[in-house]
Amino acid sequence: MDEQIFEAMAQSIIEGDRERAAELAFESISSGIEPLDAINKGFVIGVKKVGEDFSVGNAFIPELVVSGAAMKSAMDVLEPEIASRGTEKEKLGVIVLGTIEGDIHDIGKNLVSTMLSAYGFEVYDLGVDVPAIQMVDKAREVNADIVAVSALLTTTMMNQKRVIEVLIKEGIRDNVKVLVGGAPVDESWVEEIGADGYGDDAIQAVETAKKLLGIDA
Ligand code: B1M
Repeated sequence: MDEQIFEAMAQSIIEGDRERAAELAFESISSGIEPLDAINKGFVIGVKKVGEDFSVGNAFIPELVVSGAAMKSAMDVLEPEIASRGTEKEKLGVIVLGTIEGDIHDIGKNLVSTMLSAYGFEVYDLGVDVPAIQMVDKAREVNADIVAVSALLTTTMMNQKRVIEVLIKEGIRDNVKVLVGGAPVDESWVEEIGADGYGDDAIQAVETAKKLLGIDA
């Protein structure tokens, strides 16, 4: 039964059907499916398929755009649900988050933001296309524990490194941990740019953020 709805979710994204995606998101909530399962086992499968088709020339920008919009309409239903189920209430730390300069992908970053907030972090989400200096200025202003930088493009992941360079230049690198993530990012990139941690997905982002601040899982 769940398999059928997951398949329909993926299909709604492939077809770029916003209404259907939202409808299925509501349906999954009323059927008791975990919102994160709906996202990862349903909708994300569709968006990944569109991404793969795009990379081999079987889909084009318009398909990417409508699928992204359908994905957003599902997330608009599911993210408030995740937020309302937040488990831990005590404040775990302060995080400045954004998608780095040059990059406007925000679906994954928004999910990371929702999950971090749901688990008790105070999140300052600066949005997309955020210059390194803006992230660093905000981190200083709110006395952040972590700067969390998302990048979805191999060209923009270079700008994650820029955040670390600016932190060093501004003399506050030792005061703040740097968490990076996004589709092209992995452990080796963390080492290469001198970041502190990495999240493969939104759950791992929360786990790494806790680990970086010495909070028991
Ligand atoms: Co774009 N795009 N896109 N796109 N897009 C990708 C990323 C791409 C891989 C598609 C492909 O070729 N297969 C490719 C990048 C290739 C590369 O660099 N290697 C690509 C390209 C090329 C582009 C454009 C350049 C296309 C063009 O114009 N020629 C352009 C760039 C625009 C720009 O940013 N300047 C572009 C534009 C777009 C749209 C606007 C149409 C749309 C985005 C809509 C939006 O975000 N509001 C879009 C979409 C939808 C995609 C794909 C299909 C899906 C991305 C997505 O939402 N995934 C994507 C293909 C793919 O990723 N397979 C693709 C679902 C989301 C839940 O996952 O974002 O990975 P994700 O987030 C995950 C993890 O990565 C992680 O947790 C999240 C939740 O589990 N995570 C973090 C993310 N950030 C994190 C931060 C953390 C920790 C974990 O800590 C800080």
